[in-house]
Amino acid sequence: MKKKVVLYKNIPESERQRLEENFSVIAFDGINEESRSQFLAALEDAEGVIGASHYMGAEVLDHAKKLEAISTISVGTDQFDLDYLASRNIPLMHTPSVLTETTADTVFMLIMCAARRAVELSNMVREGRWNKSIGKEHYGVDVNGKTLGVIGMGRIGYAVARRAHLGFNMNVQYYNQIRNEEAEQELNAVRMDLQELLKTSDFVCVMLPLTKETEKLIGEYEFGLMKESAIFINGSRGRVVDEQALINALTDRTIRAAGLDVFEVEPLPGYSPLCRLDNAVVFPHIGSATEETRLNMVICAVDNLISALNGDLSTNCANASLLCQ
Ligand code: 8YV
Repeated sequence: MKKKVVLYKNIPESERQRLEENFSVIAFDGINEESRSQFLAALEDAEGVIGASHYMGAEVLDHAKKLEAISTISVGTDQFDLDYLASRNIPLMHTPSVLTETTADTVFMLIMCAARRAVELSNMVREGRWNKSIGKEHYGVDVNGKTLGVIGMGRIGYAVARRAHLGFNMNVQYYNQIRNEEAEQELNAVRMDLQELLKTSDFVCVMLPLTKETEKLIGEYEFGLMKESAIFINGSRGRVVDEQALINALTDRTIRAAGLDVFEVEPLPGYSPLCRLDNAVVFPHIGSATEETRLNMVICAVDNLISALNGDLSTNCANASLLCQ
């Protein structure tokens, strides 16, 4: 008899069929007020859950009394309570490898757009306000040869640093709990403490997972350490930053500009000052959002669920160290 799986995100038909070949599937195209009760009822006898973009805490997963494994279509695990999953010994599978390069491309696009004021000046053209040759009031700043400070030298942070050093001849420095010897050898990256990085970087790029330790790591004090010419980039999770402190820093020009793909609340409300600040480049969390990468993420997540429900947690288990073997 096929195990029961609840799918809570719309996925390509080819992968939906692959799920159906392996499991008895109940599918939801996201979870909202109308579908929530049906979703919770479907969890009652489900052995597997797969999806993304909805918080799955105890108040939800307590309904899934037979749950054996979860597969998130994401690399981030902050939509889950890892302590809760550990208490029930439930593995959380994720998709770490397939999105690294695409997300790093997005982050470097933020660096370029924020440095060269690309969105602001493109809007000037599109709104018919380009009426003379560009002068110093519209100048951006160089990226090549500048210093990039990476906060979080993990897979994606390293991929961003590779683009910076190998592609744009940037000096790379980093703050990370553990040393990244590969970055130091390949990219001449220099490890330093957070305060030194903030004081000396031309571009400060946060690429940290959201955890109890990293929440609001960057706030008013940290922005105050940065150069007035510094550009702040966040391609990780919005809640790693005190967003009001960021808004204040941009408004008061404590820092020059920001490039942001993530926010404390997503979607970012239209009334947010970040939607109106010319020195804020804001993307709608498009880090991994390409046709190829999102398909590969789903393929990876389906593979992960098949493996996990067959008892194989050997790859892509995000909480393996927290589970009883
Ligand atoms: C996705 C991400 O946009 O993988 C992650 O953690 O943030 C992005 O790749 C998001 O998780 C929804 O799939």
